[in-house]
Amino acid sequence: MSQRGLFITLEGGEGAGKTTSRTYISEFLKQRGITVLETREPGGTEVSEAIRHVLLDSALPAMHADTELLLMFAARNEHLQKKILPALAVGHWVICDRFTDATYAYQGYGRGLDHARIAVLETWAQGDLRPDYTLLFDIDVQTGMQRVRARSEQLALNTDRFEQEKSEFFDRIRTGYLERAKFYPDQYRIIEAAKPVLEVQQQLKHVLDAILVKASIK
Ligand code: T5A
Repeated sequence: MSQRGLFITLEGGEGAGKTTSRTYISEFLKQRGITVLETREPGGTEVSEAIRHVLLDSALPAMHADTELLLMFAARNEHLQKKILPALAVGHWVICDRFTDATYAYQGYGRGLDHARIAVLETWAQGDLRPDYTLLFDIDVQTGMQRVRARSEQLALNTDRFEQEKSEFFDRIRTGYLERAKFYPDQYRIIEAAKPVLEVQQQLKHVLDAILVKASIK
């Protein structure tokens, strides 16, 4: 295996179960002797979490789509420089709940921003760094939003700025992720996320075992 740790991102629509699965993935890898950094976007550092707060705050007036895009990359740059790159450099594996594929899906397919402009920022902030693997938690929009609503009711939470979007927005995002998965088959692994938690974990085990074999670590 190369010196650098593997960079694995978790993607999908709202309520797909990424956060629920993050702990399972980290534990699975730790049990096999791998040091794991578990993190999320937007967020992951103090400054990036402050930017996340602005991005998700539904009490703020509507934000220009370009502002949203630039804030995503501002948060990402801080996260990369302070946390992700240092961890990868010492051989730790990074499990990141959302990354730049979310920007293509949400700001590109969802908001309709030009993908070429996203690509410019991607290269500017990341250079050559791309996720080694992206686990796409694919779920139909209705089931995902039902989960989000049930959680909001249960925990008495307000829905955030993205969760308040119409279902057509999330349809475009799902289409976008699936298109990217077709376009980058070496990077993407699709998880059928509408299944019960235990079945999702079985799929994850299968995918992670294969990743470990490829990384010659098992
Ligand atoms: N965004 C982010 C962009 O627009 N561009 C970007 O570049 C980036 C990085 C982040 C928002 O920012 C946007 C996308 C997002 O809208 P967030 O709160 O981090 O906000 O949003 P999500 O990542 O979508 O987090 P969610 O919590 O909504 O979804 P998860 O993490 O996929 O789902 P999870 O695990 O929290 O589960 C949701 C509920 O479903 C239940 C859980 O218990 C929970 O209640 N659940 C299941 N129920 C039944 N069966 C299963 N298999 C289940 N798995 C989970």
